[in-house]
Amino acid sequence: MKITNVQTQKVLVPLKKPLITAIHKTDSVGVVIVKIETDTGLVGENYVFALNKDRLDVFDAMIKSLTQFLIGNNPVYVEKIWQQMWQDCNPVGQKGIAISAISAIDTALWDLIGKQANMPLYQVFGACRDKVKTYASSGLWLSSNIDELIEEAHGFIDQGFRSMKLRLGKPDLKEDVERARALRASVGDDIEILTDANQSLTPRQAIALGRQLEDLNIAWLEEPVPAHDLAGHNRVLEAINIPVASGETDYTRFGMKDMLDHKAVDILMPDLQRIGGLSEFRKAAALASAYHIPVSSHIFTEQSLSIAGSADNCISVEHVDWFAPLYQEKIVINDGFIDMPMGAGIGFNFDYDFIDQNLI
Ligand code: SMN
Ligand code: MG
Repeated sequence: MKITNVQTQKVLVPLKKPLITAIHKTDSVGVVIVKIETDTGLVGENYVFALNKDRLDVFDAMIKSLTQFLIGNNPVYVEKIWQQMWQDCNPVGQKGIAISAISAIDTALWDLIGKQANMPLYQVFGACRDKVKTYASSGLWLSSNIDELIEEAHGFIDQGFRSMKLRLGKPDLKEDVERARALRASVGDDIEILTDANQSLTPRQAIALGRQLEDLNIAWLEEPVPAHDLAGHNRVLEAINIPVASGETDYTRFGMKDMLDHKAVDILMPDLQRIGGLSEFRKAAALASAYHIPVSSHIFTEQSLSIAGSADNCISVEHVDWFAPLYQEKIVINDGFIDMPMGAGIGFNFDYDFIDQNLI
C-alpha cells in the first residue's frame, strides 16, 4: 500500500449548546479534516480541531508542510514517519500546532493500517477489553444555573450515563460547593461525579475547595491549578482526599513524564491531538503504567476508544458529542459503558454529506 495523496478540508460544526468553562467559550468547533489516500483505494481519516474557526488555516498549513513524509510511502511505516515529522518540527518547536499536525496525520495512518488489516484498531494494538466506562462531558458548564444543571444531569442519566463532569471555577468558591451539593443531592449516591476547574484556582483555593467537596464523593478534581504549575498540582494532590486528574494541556510523552515525575496527578488525561496521535498515546499510557498511574482519555471520544480497548491502565473515556455529526457511525452509551467499535481502523467513518454542507 502506498500513499498517493493527502487532502484537507475545513469544517465548522455547530454545538447543541454553547460550551463555557473557566477558560473556554464557544458555540462551534472548527475542524480540519485529514484524508490520506492510497493506491489501494483505502483512505485514512482523522481531524484536528480548534474551539472556533480561528487558526484553522494554521493547522491546515502545518499539516500540508508534513505531507512530504507521506507521499509514496507505506502507512505501516507510521513509527518511522512519526520520527521524521518530529525531527522536522524541531526548529519550530515540538509542542503546539506542530504536534497537532503530527497527531492528525499519525492517527489517520493508524486508521489506514486497521483498514488494511480489516480489524478494529484496539485489536491491532492488542485487545484488553471490549467495552469501557465513560462519563458525560457535553454539559454541566459554568453557564448553567442549578436548575439547569439538574435537568442536564437527568438528561445524561436518561441517555445511559452513570458518570458526569461538573465544571468548577465560579468567581465565589461557595457557589461551586453549592452547585456540587445540589447535583449530588439530585442524582443520588450511585452516579459518579467528576469535577474540572480548568486551571482557574491557586493551590490554596483548590485545597480549600477540595476539602469542602470531600464529603460529596467526587471521583476526581481536574486541572485544579494552571497546567504548568506541576508543584502546585502536587500540593493539591497531597492535601485533599479527592484524586487529582490532569494532562490534557501538555504534549507528548515528554510532557507526561514531567507530570509523572512531579507526582502531579493521580489520573493522567492525555489529549489525542496534543499527545501526538495514537502512536504517542500508546507510549504515554505505557509510561504512566510504569508509575502505577491510570489514564483516561481527554475528548476525541471516537478515536480514543482504540486506546481504551487496548491499554491495560485506561480506566475511562471522556464522552463529548461535539464531533458526532462528522461520523456515519454513532456512539451508544449502555449502562455507563461504550462498546468498542468493531469496524476496521478507528471504526468511525466520515459522513461526507454533513462535511460538504458545513465547509468553510
Ligand atoms: C474542556 C476541554 C476542551 C474544551 C472544553 C472543555 C475540558 C474537559 O477541560 O476536560 O472536557
Ligand atoms: Mg479538562
